[in-house]
Amino acid sequence: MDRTDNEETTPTLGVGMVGYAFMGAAHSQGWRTAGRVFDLPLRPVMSAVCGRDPAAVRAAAGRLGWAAAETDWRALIARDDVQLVDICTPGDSHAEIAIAALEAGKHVLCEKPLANTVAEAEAMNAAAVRARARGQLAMVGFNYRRTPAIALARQMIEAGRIGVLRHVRVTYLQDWIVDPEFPLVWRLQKEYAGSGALGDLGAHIVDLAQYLAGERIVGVSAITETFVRERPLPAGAAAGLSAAANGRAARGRVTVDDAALFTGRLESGALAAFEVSRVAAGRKNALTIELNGDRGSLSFDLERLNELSFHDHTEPAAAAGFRRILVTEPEHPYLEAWWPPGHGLGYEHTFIHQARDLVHAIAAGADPAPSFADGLQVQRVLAAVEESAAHDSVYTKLPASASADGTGPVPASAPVSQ
Ligand code: SOE
Repeated sequence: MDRTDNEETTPTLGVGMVGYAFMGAAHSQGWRTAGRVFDLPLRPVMSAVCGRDPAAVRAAAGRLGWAAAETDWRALIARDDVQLVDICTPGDSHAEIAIAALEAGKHVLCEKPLANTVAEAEAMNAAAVRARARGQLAMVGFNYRRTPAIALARQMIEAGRIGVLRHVRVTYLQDWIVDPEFPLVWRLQKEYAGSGALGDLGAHIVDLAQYLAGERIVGVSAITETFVRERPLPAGAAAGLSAAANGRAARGRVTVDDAALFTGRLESGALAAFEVSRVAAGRKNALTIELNGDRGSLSFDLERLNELSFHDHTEPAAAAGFRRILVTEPEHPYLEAWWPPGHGLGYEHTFIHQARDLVHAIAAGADPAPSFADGLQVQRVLAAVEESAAHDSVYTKLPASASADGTGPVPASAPVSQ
């Protein structure tokens, strides 16, 4: 069947997206491309995008490929041509939009971190559990799970290639707020973002650690720091928080962390170490993860995202050592639909794979991964980090058994097997 026939016969999935900044653009790329690269059981249709500024959202719709523009997210949810609501707004609006969309009978994809607080994440997960009983899906956008090398690492760990896990070591470093004159954007204000580097970057690596390990973090010990405590208000923001008499721009208080360091214990007893920062000069989007087991180790660096390093400790020592797997073979996760070996993928492909996996899960009526329950579990880890940091790094345990709300063992499901 050629592509034209497919387009005519494949049932559609109408998508409505709220927010159109960086993440909105990345998700749009996913929705635009997934059905053109992968053979999907439902054809994503980009029905409408929503934002508050009428002219800006119309321009974004044209630029990003959405058929219509809305200025009220409730109107977007109410549209008959929207079956899935994709939330790409700052964290303070996730809970309200996601719960309303689920209650209106829509599937939901929500950007990370799931919410700004554990209470919001709990309410969202409860709504997702209720919606699941009606056949709706709710997924959280931990896109790095969809990097082929990460998905391959998960498969290798599941197959026992590193044996019993002893260590997980993760860092996620950026440098976009090193300059103390960088303005006080929403990501630096707790009321909008929930937390700083911790929620923005830490959410990703906590999810990755738990996903790859296949088990939950049960307790943490943490320190956090805000190095630059006041910043200029962004152009156009209401003046006056601490307006300067000496001609400097008015400044406001930074209410989130710039960096966080924490250690954690996994259910099996394995030890984990985490570092996140947005003031690590020279580090742009540097995410590294290494896992060490009693049979081997795996190591990944997002700046070399087509590669996975593997050390097989069962090999004779004389010839053993880390080797580079170039994750571009057709048998590697997601690669069946892409370029010939060695031609490589990038950051944007994680969003295309995310759209692909969600469409498959919706068509199959399968549980989505990562679910809102997974997002809630990450939120609990982030809250425990803040709690520990506020109390001289005291070891802070997570709720012993959260399985009643669906946050039991982190599902080991590999999304690429659909
Ligand atoms: C900004 O720090 C950011 O865009 C994060 O919010 C994203 O989740 C990450 O993928 C890249 O960096």
